Amino acid sequence: MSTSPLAQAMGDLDESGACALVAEKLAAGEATFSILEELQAGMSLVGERFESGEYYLSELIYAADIFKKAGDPLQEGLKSASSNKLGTIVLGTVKNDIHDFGKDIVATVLSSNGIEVVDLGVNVEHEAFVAAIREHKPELVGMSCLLTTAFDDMKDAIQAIEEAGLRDDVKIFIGGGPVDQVCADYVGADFYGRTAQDGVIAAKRYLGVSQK
Ligand code: B12
Repeated sequence: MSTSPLAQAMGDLDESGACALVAEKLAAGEATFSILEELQAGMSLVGERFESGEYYLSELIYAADIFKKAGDPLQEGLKSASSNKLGTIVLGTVKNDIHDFGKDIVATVLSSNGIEVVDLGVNVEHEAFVAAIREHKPELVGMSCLLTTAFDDMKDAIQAIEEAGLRDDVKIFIGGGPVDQVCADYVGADFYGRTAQDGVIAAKRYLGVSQK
């Protein structure tokens, strides 16, 4: 797949270029989610360059800063008014992982679709998921994970939910860059979502409000 100019600007850490392209696209009426996907593709480029040794941690941190600035004008578009509450999700980035952009986007999109989000933050201890399920009695639990080294933490968190006797009370959704169906099977999740919108569609399906 060819790299779009916006993904390229993000990948090249061209802050003003990325911000200008987002503004242009919004002004031209492009869909928020497709602009977000381009920024995400740019972040993948950053990740590849970091992996190959071309970028260092400082560039990763700078990329995070650019993503935040360039993505900020998209926030409004991610929200769609929904007043009736469909259900609750307890959401967090798993233990040993502090990446939170994806989780925050998932939180915004789910809550604007009528799903109450109990956001536990990042580096969430397994017991914190268990305690939040006991307290908030959600139908859904969402775990975000960007590090392959934290897959076992996600597995352990799900195991802790099981050992607490709560596994049958919730559907567990997982997502984040390296997560896929193989990972979902490995950790024992019910659903893997590639994007925040996938999460909304599946949440509505599990909550019985959509047949999609
Ligand atoms: C930005 C970034 C950082 C920032 C994070 C800033 C922040 N506040 O989040 C900083 C600089 C802090 C960072 C640190 C590190 N990082 Co980093 N980081 C990235 C980078 C470049 C982008 C991540 C991102 O924000 N993407 C954009 C968001 C929007 O995408 P997303 O998270 O995937 O979310 C979307 C979907 O996945 C989905 N989704 C996400 N969660 C969920 C949950 C559910 C339930 C659902 C349904 C959907 C869903 O919805 C979102 C929107 O559609 C990635 C590269 C990449 N390809 O992802 C590396 C990457 C994840 N980092 C990596 C590494 C190695 C690290 C460090 C270990 C580096 C170091 N040596 O210290 C540390 C780890 C710190 C820790 N303990 O967590 C590696 C991980 C490699 C691996 N195999 O695990 C990556 C892949 C880079 C690479 N290719 O090497 N990082």
